[in-house]
Amino acid sequence: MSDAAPPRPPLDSTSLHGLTGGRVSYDVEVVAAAPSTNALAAARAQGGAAEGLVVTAEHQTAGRGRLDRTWETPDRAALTLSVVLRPDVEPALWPWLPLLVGVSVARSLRAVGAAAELKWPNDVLLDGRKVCGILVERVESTDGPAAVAGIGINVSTTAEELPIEAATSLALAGLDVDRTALLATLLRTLGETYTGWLADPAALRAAYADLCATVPGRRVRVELPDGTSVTGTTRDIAESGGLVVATERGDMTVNAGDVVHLRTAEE
Ligand code: BT5
Repeated sequence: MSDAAPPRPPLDSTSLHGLTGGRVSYDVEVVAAAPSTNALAAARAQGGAAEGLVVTAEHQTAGRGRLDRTWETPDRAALTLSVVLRPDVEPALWPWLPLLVGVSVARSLRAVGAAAELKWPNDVLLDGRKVCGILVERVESTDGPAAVAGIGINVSTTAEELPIEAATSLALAGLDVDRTALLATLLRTLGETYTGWLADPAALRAAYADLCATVPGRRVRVELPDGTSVTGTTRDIAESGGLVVATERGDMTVNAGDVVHLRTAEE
């Protein structure tokens, strides 16, 4: 593999004007560099930004993961973006938002020829490795609550540039994808998936399970937020969006955690 990074054209912001997806009309702001697009979009949402505001950075320099983890991407090698949504749904449905974003990313990557799958709750995998991370945050504003949906997709990132062994990029999977075209496909798909969910929230469960490599019947270890873990065999996605795992002590539904897909040798 070559050490040299491939040529990396900038995003073509003019072709991102006027994009829509379902009920969402997008207003896409491209910035050269930002510590975190989620932080920028959250500040805009708190200031009253409407649904459909998108902030995308050519170079995100201090990207955030869940639980204070970091998300690392070189200049122009990835898509790093955050979308403001204002879902008028009951609070019990909010946990579905990150799963909905995962479904939208997986569908968009499949549309460009990548055999993307989801690892519960919302990692997007290619060939079993992480190609995309998602962080959905809720912010309160005078216009009501907003969701900031942060998405990072490794596009032309090389193996040397990826922070962990278990990561990959579209380029490493042999796909030469134009970031502007992928961003447009992603925003359209996200808007359509989101609008379909608002109309019929229950239908997302089957669509999610279809794309999810974690269910059913997979041996997993789930690392829970309190530092403990459980091992078992997955059964299903619960109505809450949680993961149902059959363990030695019976079935349990996990609502937050990190899943490791196990091979028999790892148990
Ligand atoms: C995530 O967290 O996967 C959520 C990442 C969200 C990033 C987007 S980019 C746009 C927006 N603005 C932000 O500031 N964030 C969002 P988590 O499941 O906690 O995974 C984080 C872990 O993924 C790290 O601890 C690393 O092990 C790994 N990681 C970091 N960078 C990666 C990359 N480029 N590709 C694959 N894995 C990575």
